[in-house]
Amino acid sequence: MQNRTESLQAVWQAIYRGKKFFIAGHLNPDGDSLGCTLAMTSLLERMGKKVYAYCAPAIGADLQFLPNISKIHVDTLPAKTDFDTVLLLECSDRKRGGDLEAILQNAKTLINIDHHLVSDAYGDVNHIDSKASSTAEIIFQLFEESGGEFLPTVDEATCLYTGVVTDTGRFVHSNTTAEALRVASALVALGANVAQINQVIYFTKPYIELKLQGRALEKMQLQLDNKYSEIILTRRDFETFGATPAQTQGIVSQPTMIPGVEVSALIKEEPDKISVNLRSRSAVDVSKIAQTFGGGGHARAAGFKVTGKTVEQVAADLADVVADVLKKLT
Ligand SMILES: [Mn+2]
Repeated sequence: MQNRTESLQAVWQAIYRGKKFFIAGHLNPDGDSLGCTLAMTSLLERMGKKVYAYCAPAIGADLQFLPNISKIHVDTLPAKTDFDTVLLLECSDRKRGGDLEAILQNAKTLINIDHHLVSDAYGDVNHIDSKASSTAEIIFQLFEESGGEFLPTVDEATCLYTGVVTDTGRFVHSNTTAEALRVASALVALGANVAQINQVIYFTKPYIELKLQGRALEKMQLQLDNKYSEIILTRRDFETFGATPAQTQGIVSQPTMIPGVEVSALIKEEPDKISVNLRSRSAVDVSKIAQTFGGGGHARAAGFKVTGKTVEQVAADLADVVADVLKKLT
């Protein structure tokens, strides 16, 4: 087992050697995935490398503000696959970035940088640090490994700060470590635009999303001795506001503010499936609940999808499983 510095140095060596890079984060990219993709794209270009940055299938409206976002090829793979080095960020397996197999097989060096516990060491060079709050924290440490040769620019710092702030939920989740805060502080000192990031990501919401949120909270029902909150959004709810099931960010975590609520579920009736988001206040590992339905996630945030059942059936099945889990707590 290499220590952190050794494997970061191995990443640097592979980066120095590489000439033509393909970079991707995971599908449905979040702030960490996109922030790291952009910061690394910028750094590699500053080093004189050729870079093709990719993500799929789309970039959310809240992340369009990221500096140089137009450099990312969205849902468009390159015509040729002649990259000597591939950098996969935040991809726990080699398929997480999309259908990249032709590119991966052609590359001389595959670099895998991730902070997820379940990540496979599928790369030629791997740096997996499950203690890191975010991949952005790791990328900042990678800059530090250059021994002062490379410092993040203002734009790169803004991208990396976005990764740290979003993956820690604005520095509230349990991954808000001293190291995460040290890295965030350093990025602010380098010029990360904290005010803009907060305004765009946390204080901007379209009218229809706020209206949908209102409907969701109105429909919230406490069950199981008020320890379980259930919100069901039907196709009709989405149609009423002209909203899509993707426009429900932030809804599922709200009921966990209520004293006594341990588990919150948002059950969404989508055109072809029922999708469920789960949150836990502290005592319940909702990833285990999600696993019983074929899904997964983290202890405090997880989810699953079901096909071939009605929204009422899924809600009833889920309430049964949650009841069992809550019984074991007491
Ligand atoms: Mn991440």
